[in-house]
Amino acid sequence: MQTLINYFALLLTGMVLNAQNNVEVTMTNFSNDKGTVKVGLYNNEGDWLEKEFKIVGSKIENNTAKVTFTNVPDGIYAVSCFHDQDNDGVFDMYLGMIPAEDYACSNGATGMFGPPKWSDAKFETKNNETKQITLKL
Ligand SMILES: [Ca+2]
Repeated sequence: MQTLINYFALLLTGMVLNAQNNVEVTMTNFSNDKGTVKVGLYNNEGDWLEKEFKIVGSKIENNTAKVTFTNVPDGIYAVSCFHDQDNDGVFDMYLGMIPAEDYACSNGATGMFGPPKWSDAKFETKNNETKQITLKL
């Protein structure tokens, strides 16, 4: 019986060691508090800016907002957000190519000609940490 208990204790410890990270995203410099901000967490290059691993929305107060992604497995990620001023859930563009709403990516990644690159925006999270990401719009 003791062996079994030790086994489960070990298993539980293992689960805790494999436990998840948090990614805390602080966003600043919104031009106003209108609408909401949509924040996407991406977990691979192929889905970057196409399909979020996780997505959350938040209100904006005093030109800032903060969201936390919880239960994020160890890995490489990138974050992007956009200020959904008209709150339609869509990142509005002029002519389908020029952003009409403010956005930002992790590491301050920006696109010169085209969207920001995964390689510029990616970061690693591991070891149960709470990763702090700051996005300046
Ligand atoms: Ca919009």
